[in-house]
Amino acid sequence: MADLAQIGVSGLAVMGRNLARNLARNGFSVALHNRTSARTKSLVAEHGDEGTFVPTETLEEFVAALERPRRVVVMVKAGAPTDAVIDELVPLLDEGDIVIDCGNAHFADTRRREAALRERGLHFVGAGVSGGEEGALLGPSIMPGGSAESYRTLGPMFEKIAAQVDGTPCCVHVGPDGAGHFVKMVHNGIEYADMQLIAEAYDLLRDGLGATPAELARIFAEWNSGDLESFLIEITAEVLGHTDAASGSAFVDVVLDQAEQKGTGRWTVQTALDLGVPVTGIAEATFARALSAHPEQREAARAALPGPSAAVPVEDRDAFVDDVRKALYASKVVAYAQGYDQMAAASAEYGWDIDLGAMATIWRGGCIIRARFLDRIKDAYATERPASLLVAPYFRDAVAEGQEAWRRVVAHAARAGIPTPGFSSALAYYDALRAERLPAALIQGMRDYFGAHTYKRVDREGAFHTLWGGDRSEVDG
Ligand code: NBP
Repeated sequence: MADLAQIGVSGLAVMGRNLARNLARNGFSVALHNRTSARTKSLVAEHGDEGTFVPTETLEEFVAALERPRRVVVMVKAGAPTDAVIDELVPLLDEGDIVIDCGNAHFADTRRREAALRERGLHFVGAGVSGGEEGALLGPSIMPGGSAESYRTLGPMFEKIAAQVDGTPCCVHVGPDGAGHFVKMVHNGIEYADMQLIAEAYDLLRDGLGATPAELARIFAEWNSGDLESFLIEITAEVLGHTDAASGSAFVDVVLDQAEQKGTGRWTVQTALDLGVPVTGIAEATFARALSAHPEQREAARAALPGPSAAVPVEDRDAFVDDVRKALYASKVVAYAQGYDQMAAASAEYGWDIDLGAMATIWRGGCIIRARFLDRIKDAYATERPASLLVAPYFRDAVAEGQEAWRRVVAHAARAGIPTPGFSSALAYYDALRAERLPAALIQGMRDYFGAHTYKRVDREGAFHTLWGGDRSEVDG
């Protein structure tokens, strides 16, 4: 009988295929399975020389080809297909085997699946995998959840195939059950915010300065050599510098301005609402995509709604470019601070004990939000957990240094009629967080007036209610 494979991958579309190749290239023997066996055959035909593959046609054959405890990676479309594969797989497995869902599952589904498989003596690992097609092949950032026991056998393999930065793998055990998929979801949410902020910076410079895409490509390329250095800034320069072959126009000008989404940004916001964590940056980014995708409404508004009565000139172009850079950086700190708050809140809610600094470490390579910036976040969590990333000394000072520029940019955008929901809401969040007093006191007063919801006082303990409809005396609530 042939040697048993060390790991199996079921689901060989772009992601599964590349993950299987990555495993094989790193010296692991990989059993292959896909519902439609043509994908299995084409993988072996095209890349069979990259390592040891064991192609199989049926799930029974696939399971029989694996050494025990079995490690079975499921890389199929998230949702019902994942449940279908798990349901078919589970009766074929033995106690102690590990099923790893590397798809983009909702963390609540992962919690449900983990509990169901645990009942049957199986480990279920929901692993977030970032970096798209290329990451899966060359080294993704991997965020595995599930039991610590399953990580002991799986971790070394995943750490080997993950991206490596300064000799450290971009993979760590995030925490039990759905922790890995939760962190991957927030990662994607932050990615939405990051992209929206970059898009606003582009819009400010394009509209506010009349800069051409080619000029902007140079500006973003320059920004990429400073604090903003990141994959997303790098590809922004590339996209802006690209010319459409068919029309000869700048590529960005021939692309329809309606952003699409697959849903992880929406999940992040929905979950944040449940946890009571303000993730305004991610929410604004998600809503900005939604707004862009309503052409009829935009058409009607364009015809009906006036903008500012006069153009707002920029007096010093270089100074404005630098202001926008600083505003982008400060807004980005806010978006990350909020995402980190969301992970901290979920960690407390579900008892995950997530090491937040380690999340920055594993996002430094292999994923879409990889950036120089993440080293600073890692440092911020090295010794203590700051109340907010914004108050960690490095970020506090960086944002303080840029805040006047940030205010000028948001004011300019408002006066010039350039929509900057990300920049503006980030600044509002910053100001709300640092405010001595918030108008929440007035909200409490109104709630007590119409609903007798009671309020607390600044000067003594307890809950109170004012008899608004009577003599307006105060009683205990
Ligand atoms: P898709 O999400 O396009 O899924 C295609 C795979 O699912 C094929 O192998 C297909 O089998 C299989 N499948 C389906 Br559809 N229904 C099935 C069922 N009922 N039973 C068994 N298999 C079924 O593939 P992908 O783009 O490679 O993504 C895989 C996972 O990775 C997804 O969860 C995705 O969200 C996640 N992800 C994707 C990216 C990315 O950049 N694409 C990045 C990070 C994570 P078939 O060949 O027989 O139709």
